[in-house]
Amino acid sequence: MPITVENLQETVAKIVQAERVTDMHTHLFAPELGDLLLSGADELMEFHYVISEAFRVHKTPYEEFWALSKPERAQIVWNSLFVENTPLSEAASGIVEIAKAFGCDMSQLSLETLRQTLSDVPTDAYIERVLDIAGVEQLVMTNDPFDPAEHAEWARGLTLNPRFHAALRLDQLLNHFDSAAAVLAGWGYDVSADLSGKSVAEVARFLSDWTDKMNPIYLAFSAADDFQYPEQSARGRILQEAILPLCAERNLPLSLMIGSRRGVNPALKLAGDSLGKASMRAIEALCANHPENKFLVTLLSRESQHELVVTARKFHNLMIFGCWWFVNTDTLVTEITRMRMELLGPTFVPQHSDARVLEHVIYKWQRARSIVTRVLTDKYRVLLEQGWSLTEKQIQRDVNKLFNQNFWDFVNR
Ligand code: RAT
Ligand code: ZN
Repeated sequence: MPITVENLQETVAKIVQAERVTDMHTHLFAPELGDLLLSGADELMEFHYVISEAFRVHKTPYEEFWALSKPERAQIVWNSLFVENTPLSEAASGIVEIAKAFGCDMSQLSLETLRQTLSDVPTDAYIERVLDIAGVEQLVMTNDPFDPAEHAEWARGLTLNPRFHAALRLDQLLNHFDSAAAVLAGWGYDVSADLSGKSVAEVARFLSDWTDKMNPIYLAFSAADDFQYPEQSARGRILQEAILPLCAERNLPLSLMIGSRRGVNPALKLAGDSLGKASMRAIEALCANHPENKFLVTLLSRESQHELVVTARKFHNLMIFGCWWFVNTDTLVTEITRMRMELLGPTFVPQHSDARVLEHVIYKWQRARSIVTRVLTDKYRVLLEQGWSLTEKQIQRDVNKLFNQNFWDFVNR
């Protein structure tokens, strides 16, 4: 059937809905990683996005709140966001969307119903079911060798469920090198906090060992808005002398998530992080000075987004991805996706879920699909009006690139 202005929206929606996506950054874990994967109603209430919103309502003193049991905290969050208020925010309405996808009776939704409907034991069958509802075919985890629980699991040697891929996360190593150095020394690497002697070579050996162990799709770290490159610091040296050479040698991209200012209110724990506008200079310098390296980049502030898109026009070893955390809202994802499409065409990775709890993938991908449908429909409409002959095949190709192929081509898998 030829595509016309009349059937365009419906055709794009159908193709986008049918596309099974690659979720290239999550905090989910393969079932083989013990009980690290979180799921169920209480974990949804424990998600730091809703924790910080709930504090604005219940105002329980921090220590008192954290001293409660997880189910007690969940009840407070539920009451704050769903009983005393209407769940209008992105994160709270996401929970409503999850409940709907599971067929809950929406006229009397309660925390109890949600607990009975969702499983807090993510069996293989439950994982399959949730990923299938979300249309997620493959996903990339966030794997931190400095996390003791995770370290122990990887040390056993793992064969992962093929839908799950590893990403070697380096925040501890790069942003807290003093303590990381002591841990590395304890694992038998000859590393000292002042990076003297064989330290850098030993950090490189550690990275190489863990690249072998995890077989990551990429290496990654997040940094605050003050991230610079080059930089006279332990982080700068490790990046320059250990990480970039390893990435180039193994043909692995480095993922940079910049703009997260951690612990602005430490009493909120994970919910206490904020953001700042990143400098494009560091990204330009990395891309320009290391044509043999590839960089996946996402930035946390809205103000950084336009500059980042322009930077991607300058460097083909830069792939911009996702609308991260505080810019993952309807308004901002729409704006950012339109801007990227207008300046780059379909050559970027529009979204990742950042799911921390398994069921998150449901609402995160439903929303990503709906915005991409809107943006593509608008852009295709203009082409149709100009007489371009648009086919379903072209739409399918574009949608597949956006939700899968751009990522896999870039990471060379
Ligand atoms: O979005 C989040 O869940 C944040 O807490 C961060 O984990 C962030 O996504 C990150 O990967 O650092
Ligand atoms: Zn994340």
